[in-house]
Amino acid sequence: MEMKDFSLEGKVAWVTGASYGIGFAIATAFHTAGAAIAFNDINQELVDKGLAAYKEAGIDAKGYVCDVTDEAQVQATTEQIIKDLGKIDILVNNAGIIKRIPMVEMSAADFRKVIDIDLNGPFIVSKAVIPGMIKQRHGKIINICSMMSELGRETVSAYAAAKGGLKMLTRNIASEYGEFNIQCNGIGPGYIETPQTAPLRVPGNPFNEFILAKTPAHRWGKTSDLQGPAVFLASDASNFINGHVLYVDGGILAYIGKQPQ
Ligand code: NAP
Ligand code: GCO
Repeated sequence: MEMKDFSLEGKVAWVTGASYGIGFAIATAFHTAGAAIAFNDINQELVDKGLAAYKEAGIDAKGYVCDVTDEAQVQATTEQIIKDLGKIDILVNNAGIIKRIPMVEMSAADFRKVIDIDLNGPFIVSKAVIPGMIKQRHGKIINICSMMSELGRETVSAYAAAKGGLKMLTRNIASEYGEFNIQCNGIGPGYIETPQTAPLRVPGNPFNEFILAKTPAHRWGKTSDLQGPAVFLASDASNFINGHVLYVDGGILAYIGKQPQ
């Protein structure tokens, strides 16, 4: 093994929904490792916000307005990224939403929207990108899964269903396209400090104490905790890892939880 195996020099990475949050952190880590960065978000305002943030970080990222649930937009964006940057070596299916509503109170429309973005989106984007990876005989797909790929909890039925499905989509892409030197793996973040979890971290919210008790490190994760694992799964150092979900959760899945004092 050589340290260059962990390098992304000369690679082109597309991170979906990466104007901020986990996607932005992963994209900046890929840039540090040598990759060229493409990202999309759902509207021009968010893309512009992301471009400004990447520029401030010294990154000449390419930004695209693209709704990952819209096949035509995804196909057009795939073609434009290849036109602009020459190829796509790495895809991170990061874009996602959550709706926290008790299941029996959740509308079918809300359930479908979460499934559409968090599960159909990764299918649509992967379907658009894989043909190019087959032609070049290499590719890395990283699906951003969740604790909810393994566990349920109150109010997140749609999200858990989507992220459980995303774990199995990850395994199926690995199974179907591994012969073309395409590795598809997942990252399962624990509870990370981002806008998506901000409502859970408000002072006095018992959920905050609950998560600290469930995490051996007794802290929320930071987006920076995900950067090394993402670079590893995007690099040649992980070429014989396929269909795996790497949980970056501070040990939540291993821990019954801190006993009450
Ligand atoms: P976030 O802060 O809400 O960012 C999600 C990004 O995806 C936003 O930029 C969002 O744009 C974009 N997006 C939403 N729908 C889209 C669509 N249809 N097309 C394109 N972009 C879309 O979330 P995050 O916390 O960074 O999470 C990123 C990923 O990690 C998600 O898949 C999430 O499920 C997963 N995850 C998060 C945690 C956590 O603790 N934060 C833990 C495990 C997994 P808008 O601003 O317009 O919504
Ligand atoms: C929630 C949280 C979680 C995290 C993450 C955990 O409401 O339980 O939002 O779903 O976002 O997915 O891995």
